[in-house]
Amino acid sequence: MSQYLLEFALVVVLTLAFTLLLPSLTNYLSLRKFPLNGAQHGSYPNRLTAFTSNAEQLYREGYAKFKHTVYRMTTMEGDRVVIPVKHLDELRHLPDHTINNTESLFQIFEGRYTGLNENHALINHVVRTDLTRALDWTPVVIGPILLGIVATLSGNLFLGPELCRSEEYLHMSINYTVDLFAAVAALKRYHKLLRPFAQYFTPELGSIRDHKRRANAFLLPVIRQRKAMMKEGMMTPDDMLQWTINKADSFNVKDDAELAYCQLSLCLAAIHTTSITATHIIYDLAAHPAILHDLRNEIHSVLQTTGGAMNTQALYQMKLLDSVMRESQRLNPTNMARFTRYVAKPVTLQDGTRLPAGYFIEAPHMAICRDPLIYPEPDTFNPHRFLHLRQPPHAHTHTAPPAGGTTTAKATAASAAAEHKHQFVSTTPDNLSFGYGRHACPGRFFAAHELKLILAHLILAYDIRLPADAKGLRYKNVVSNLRVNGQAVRWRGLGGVVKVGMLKEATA
Ligand code: HEM
Ligand SMILES: *[C@@H]1O[C@H](CO)[C@@H](O)[C@H](O)[C@H]1NC(C)=O
Ligand SMILES: *[C@@H]1O[C@H](CO)[C@@H](O)[C@H](O)[C@H]1NC(C)=O
Ligand SMILES: CC(=O)N[C@H]1CO[C@H](CO)[C@@H](O)[C@@H]1O
Repeated sequence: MSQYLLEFALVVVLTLAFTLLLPSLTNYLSLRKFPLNGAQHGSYPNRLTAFTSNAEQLYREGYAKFKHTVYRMTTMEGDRVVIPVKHLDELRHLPDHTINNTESLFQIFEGRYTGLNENHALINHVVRTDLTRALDWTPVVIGPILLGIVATLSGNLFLGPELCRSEEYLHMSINYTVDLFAAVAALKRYHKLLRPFAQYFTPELGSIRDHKRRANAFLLPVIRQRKAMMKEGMMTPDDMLQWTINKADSFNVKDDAELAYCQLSLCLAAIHTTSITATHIIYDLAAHPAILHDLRNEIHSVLQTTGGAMNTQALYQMKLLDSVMRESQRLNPTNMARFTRYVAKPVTLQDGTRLPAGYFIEAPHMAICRDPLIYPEPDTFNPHRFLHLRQPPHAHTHTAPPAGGTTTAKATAASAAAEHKHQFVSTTPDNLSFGYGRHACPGRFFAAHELKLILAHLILAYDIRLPADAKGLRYKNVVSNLRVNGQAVRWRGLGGVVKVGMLKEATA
């Protein structure tokens, strides 16, 4: 009797093991079919070391060898699947339960330990709709440090003109991101299987809990006050916090702590990304001071058409500035890869490529940005590059309208498409600075306006140069989510060109 039981148990265990392990085995086997980039480094730990010490080199080699095929590469999250640009359009149409963005963020940011919560639906929605609609805002006074400027300016829209200057807001908007990245890096030093224990030896995680406590202490009273105002039918402020309160129910956000946490997440997405982008642009301006003159002319002539108001219309007309911003972003990615997604269910692409479940896919952003077939002379900073692309040659050359209305309509449609495709905010498979597809950055319109506002003010008010001993060479970009090469540039006030605050008066 007990022998049957034993046999039965054995069969059950084996069947279970088989059904549980078979899918991961199949996935593993189909992963192994992809060529391995960096194989010359040998064992897994050696390949990981190669990645952590020089990812840029690996991505460049990968792009040179496997531009049109899927390949795999060892990264901090195990073997990742790097996909060529041609598959992006197909992939972006797949549903979230197949190609999951949240799960990749959760794993990359060690969500289990850092508590990085994936309920961004509310934030994504509010950024995409309310924030993008409310871009006609008044500029505020500019300070000397871009991070502070970006945090305050963003905070003006997130929490209103008073709270955006508070110690508590600046702490959460600037330090939370830094501390989160530090905690993630500390955890990643341990093997994945050790992290459940390692979390107790990672003091950096404490600072994240501290941020959440402080965000609650800071924001819960504000949220309660807003709700009280709503109850009494009073006018509420028009800011991000209020929009999230108004829409919390439809996104199943139940308590105020969750709303406070939304603000932390928003700061994580919005502040350092924008200030690092601004810093890179300033470095490029300092290294190419001739362009400052043209930019100043553009800004002056645009402001003439709007009576001095730096409103949405004016910012849109600053097309050379837009081109400079995009060119700077192209040459200075903050990350080697974009479109990082977790494959939750196996996917078979139209050409037969099978992407296994349980692994990450990504597109080699940095390498694409330096592809000479997409961007001629890819290593050269060409401030006019995207401006020219927005104005296709036929737009200047044809004088007589072509015969036949349809051709004209086609030409107009094509130039309108070009006009749109090459703006700072456009996302295309070749231009992944803001990601791609359904989860492309919803804050890019806001970021573009904010950056133009800041840069236009600075360009009108200052001359910017690299230090004399830099011999005209721009600081090299450090490709890392957060760090930026922190050297100085020289500033010289132009005095009298523009009064800071003039624009505020003009739009008031
Ligand atoms: C220059 C500044 C910025 C850059 C370079 C940037 C870049 C990105 C990138 C690469 C993604 C991932 C997209 C993907 O995987 O397809 C993203 C997502 C996101 N960004 Fe931005 N971002 C910037 C500014 C902002 C700002 C100012 C906000 C908010 C006001 C914001 C809010 C978000 C949100 C909420 C997401 C998540 C979208 C989703 O998962 O559906 N970003 N951003
Ligand atoms: C994506 O992954 C997250 C985190 O694992 C999960 O909560 C969510 O349900 C997934 N999305 C879909 C649509 O399956
Ligand atoms: C915030 O970060 C800055 C820069 O890393 C640091 O100097 C400062 O001490 C931090 N503030 C707090 C309160 O942790
Ligand atoms: C210059 C530019 O915008 N780069 C590329 C962006 O994406 C489109 C569409 O894929 C390409 O045609 C551009 O060359």
